[in-house]
Amino acid sequence: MNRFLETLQYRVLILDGAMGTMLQARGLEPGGCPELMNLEKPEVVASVHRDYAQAGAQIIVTNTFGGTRSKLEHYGLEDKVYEINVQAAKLARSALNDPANDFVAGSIGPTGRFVEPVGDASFDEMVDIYAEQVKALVAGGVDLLTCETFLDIRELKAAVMACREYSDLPVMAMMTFDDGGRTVLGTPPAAAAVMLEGLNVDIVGTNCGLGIDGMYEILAEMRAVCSCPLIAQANAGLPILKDGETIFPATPLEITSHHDHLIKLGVRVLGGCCGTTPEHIRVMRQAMDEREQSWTAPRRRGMLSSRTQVVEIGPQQPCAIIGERINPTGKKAYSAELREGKTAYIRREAQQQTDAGAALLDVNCGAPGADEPLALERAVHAISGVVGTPLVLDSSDPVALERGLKAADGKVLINSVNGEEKSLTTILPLAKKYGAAVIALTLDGQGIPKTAAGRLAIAERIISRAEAVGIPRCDIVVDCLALTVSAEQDQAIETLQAIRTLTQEQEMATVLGVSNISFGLPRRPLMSATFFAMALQAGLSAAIINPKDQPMMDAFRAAMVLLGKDLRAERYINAYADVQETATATVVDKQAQTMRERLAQAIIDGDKDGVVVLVEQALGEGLDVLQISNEGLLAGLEVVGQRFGENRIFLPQVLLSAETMKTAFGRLKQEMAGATMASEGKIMMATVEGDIHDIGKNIVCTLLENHGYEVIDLGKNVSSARIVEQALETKVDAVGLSALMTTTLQQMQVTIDALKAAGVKVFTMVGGAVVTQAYADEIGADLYAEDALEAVAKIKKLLKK
Ligand code: THG
Repeated sequence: MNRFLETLQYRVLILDGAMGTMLQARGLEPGGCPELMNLEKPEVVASVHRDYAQAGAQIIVTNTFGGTRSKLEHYGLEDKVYEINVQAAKLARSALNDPANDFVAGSIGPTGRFVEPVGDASFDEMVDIYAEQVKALVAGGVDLLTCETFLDIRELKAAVMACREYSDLPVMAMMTFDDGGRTVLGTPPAAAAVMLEGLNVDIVGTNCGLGIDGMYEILAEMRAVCSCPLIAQANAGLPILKDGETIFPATPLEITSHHDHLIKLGVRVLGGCCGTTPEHIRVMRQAMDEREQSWTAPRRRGMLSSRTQVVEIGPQQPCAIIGERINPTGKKAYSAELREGKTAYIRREAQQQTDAGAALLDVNCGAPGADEPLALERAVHAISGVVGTPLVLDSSDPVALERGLKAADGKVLINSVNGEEKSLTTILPLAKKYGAAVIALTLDGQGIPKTAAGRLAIAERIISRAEAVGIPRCDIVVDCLALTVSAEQDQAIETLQAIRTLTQEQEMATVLGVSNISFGLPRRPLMSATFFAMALQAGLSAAIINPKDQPMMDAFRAAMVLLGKDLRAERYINAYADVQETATATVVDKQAQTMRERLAQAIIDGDKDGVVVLVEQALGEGLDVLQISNEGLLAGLEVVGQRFGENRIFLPQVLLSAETMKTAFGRLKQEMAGATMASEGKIMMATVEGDIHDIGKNIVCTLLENHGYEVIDLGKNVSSARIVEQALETKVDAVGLSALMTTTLQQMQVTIDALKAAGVKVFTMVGGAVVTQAYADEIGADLYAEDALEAVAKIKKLLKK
């Protein structure tokens, strides 16, 4: 076993603290590149490492957080990726206290770019960017890799896959959550943990953002869905400013008071983030050494996820409904859309089936004449734009499956692998690589066995082959196959028997495409629903059905109560006690929508591909540019803002809607016969001096641009002098300042004062994790925004005046 993973079995390792904070204190210039110091000031970087190592840190993290090509590009250092990362690994190694027993972790951080369709980076490009860094860190000799401070799970998926593909080293992966318990891009801890465990990450957890108090909750949510060891790297409390000095309020006692709870939860690596000094680490290590540190991992469970949701499939769980309607079988309109590259049917069915109670959505894009790989990718993007329901990718084409797996946000269920050699050798490695679960069809080259025993034998074979490539039993869902009872009457009983054995004796999860049973018979709903109830009694864990089929859902909800899987009949009562309209009734029929509503809907759905055609249709119907933009598109954007405020949608959807808006406006501009559409205003953005966090600022920049503003982005760690100079030169309407740490808050004041002193007449806007309205008022900023969308809304209102 790997030395690092073995060590974790019997002890909790202490990892170091904040590199950025320390480098700033030791001479990192404003606007300077922290990673360049590995080459230009190696002794400074090494001295920081040494201070942490001597304080007791057993894992030293390389100074490579921004060491990807896309981050180094900002400094013109994109051709130094290799040198910087190799050198960083060596510096960290040189500082280890006990080289035989301590470890160097190669740090990997976000690229600052977004993956398609929200951003312009393809998934493969993202993997390549990380692969380059991983290879260099490995060449430098790191012992493990640590992905930190991620906000976007798909970017994290790319990073982890690069780690897995280009190294054999242990991998840790962390996301940063805000006090609402989600990442800035809307992912809750459970959804992150499920995807990461699926990808076989060795240690999952969280860093930055919160102090250790806030992190406990996050870690507990992760523990509830995954069996991995956990890691926590909290900020040293939020630092406060006292008499011009920065103070970290967390006392040694506060820092260590959580140790016992954390050990119990399965935290096996404990470190620090912003503000964590060697002194903090010394206290943490000492307190840890005094404790009993043993921990046994809980059992791994069959979980699936999307960007925002988690679903468990297992023999003890309530049956998971898998919506079957995104399947071209017998559906001419959908087949035609697949050939034409449209997604309206898919988006509507995704929404309606989810509203009707589907926990998962089966996605099948295999229509004759359609480009299935492209169609599956497009379908996955389209569905993720409208609902957070995790996906089941239904295809026998490995190329199509791989495209879909790359496009999906979370942990997907592949439908399916079967007992044939060709299927086993192509599908299982795909599931393993992309961290997916699989449906195992109990058939092989000889067809479907007639008996339960025959199907169980195939299931057994698939399970052992899956385990051999590293897919655990809990990630396999066995399909015992329902045949039509009108053709082979004795078969229904065999299917039910196989489900019973798998559930009760082997603790395996099972699934069925239920409606197959009733082909060729009258009153199909009666036959299907009755069989469904019987299969549920046998223990069925998931069912591929039409959730808009009332008799099926009736049978399902009633059976869940009778089988004790719907506690206090809560779901049953919710569905039937209310006389109020059911969710399905609120789904708008497309034909009944007016053109303005359809334009608004396209923005809400983020239908970037379809919006231009729709705009042209609107023009054809005689709507003018103003009507289209104000009564259609902008109305949609307003709904988006409202839903974001209500936590119903999250930043990726907001960004996608904004992109769609930009695409629509691009088309409208052509209508205005040469008249250039005026820019809404010119905004300058910067993260203030001393602060190297730029993720929030970048999101604000993107949104402002998509709302028609001209944005001048000065980057991070920008001095007040430079901001004043640039503001004078470029004549902007407003300056937006961002700061994440309390240590850098005062720099906002300095900058605003400097702008005023220089007589620059601009509006000032401030925001960032620690900024409040009260602080904004105190330093004389014109406006404060809590999040990116509010920043845009407030700028809009201000500049209108
Ligand atoms: N096991 C697994 N996957 C599966 C199946 C299975 N995937 C496909 C299928 N069976 C389950 N999905 C469907 C999708 C559509 C229909 C039935 C099962 C269907 N289509 C109607 C028709 O063919 O006439 C169209 C009716 C309609 O409009 O809905 O019934 O067994 N693992």
